[in-house]
Amino acid sequence: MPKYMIDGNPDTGWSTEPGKTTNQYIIVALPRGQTYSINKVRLNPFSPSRNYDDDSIKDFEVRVSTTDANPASFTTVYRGTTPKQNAFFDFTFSPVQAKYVMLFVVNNYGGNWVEGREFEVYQACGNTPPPGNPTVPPPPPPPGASPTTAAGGPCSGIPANINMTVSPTNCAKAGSTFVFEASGFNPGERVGAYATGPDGQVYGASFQLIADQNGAIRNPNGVTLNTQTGTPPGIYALTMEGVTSHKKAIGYIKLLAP
Ligand SMILES: [Ca+2]
Repeated sequence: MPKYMIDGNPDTGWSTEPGKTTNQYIIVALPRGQTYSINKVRLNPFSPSRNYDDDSIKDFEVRVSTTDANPASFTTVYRGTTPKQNAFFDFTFSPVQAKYVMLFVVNNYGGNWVEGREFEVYQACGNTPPPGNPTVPPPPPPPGASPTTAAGGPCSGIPANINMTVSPTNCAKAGSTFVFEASGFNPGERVGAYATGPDGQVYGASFQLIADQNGAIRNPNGVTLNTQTGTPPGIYALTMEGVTSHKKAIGYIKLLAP
C-alpha cells in the first residue's frame, strides 16, 4: 500500500502489482493542501519483503506539482539512484515549490515487483530562524508596477495593522528599513512570514520564526524589511502566520519615491 511509504515505519512498505516494475509512482500531498519550498527527500528504497531484495527501488525521479495531483501536472526536479540497501538515503536539490510530490520509480533491481519502505519530503532549509534579525529580501521591481496615488498626504491610505507593530515608522522613502513585531500566536509555535508588494505579488521569506512564550515575535527577533531606492513605491504588507494556529498578523508600510 502506498501509505506504508509515508507511515514513518521502515519495516512497512509499498509494493506494486506483479510485473509492474518500471515507471511506477506514488504521489504525496503536502500538509494542509499548501505549497511548500522543498529541497530534500529521504528514501529507504529497500524491499520490505524478505528474500525479495531485487524488488528494491533503483533509479527514481522526484517530480513536483504546484497545482493538482494529475500525473501530467508534475515536473521532474531530481533524478537519482538508490543502493540496494535497507537504509535511509538523502537526496538534496535546489529548492522548488511543491504542493504534491511524486516519487517516480524508473526501475528496480530486477525483481517482479517494485517495493520500497519509506519516502519523506523536507521543507527547504532555513526553517529555523537565523540568529539575530531575520531579513526579508527586498522585492525586485515588478514590471509595470504603478505607484500608489497618494490622496490627502504622502503617508495616507495605509491600512490598519493587525497584531503587528512597525518601527521606526510605517511610511518612508524607498531605501528605508522597517522592522515588524507581531503577537497573537500560540506560545512557542513556528511562524512563517512573507511580504506582499503593491502589485499583489507575494515575496516569500525563506525562513520561519519561533513565537516566544507569550506568542509574540519581538525584537531582536522581529522581521526586517530592507527596501532599496529602486524598490517601487506603494503599500507593502508583511504577513506572519502561525504554522499551527493559522493566526495571522499583518503589518503595512508605505514606501515613498526616494
Ligand atoms: Ca514504511
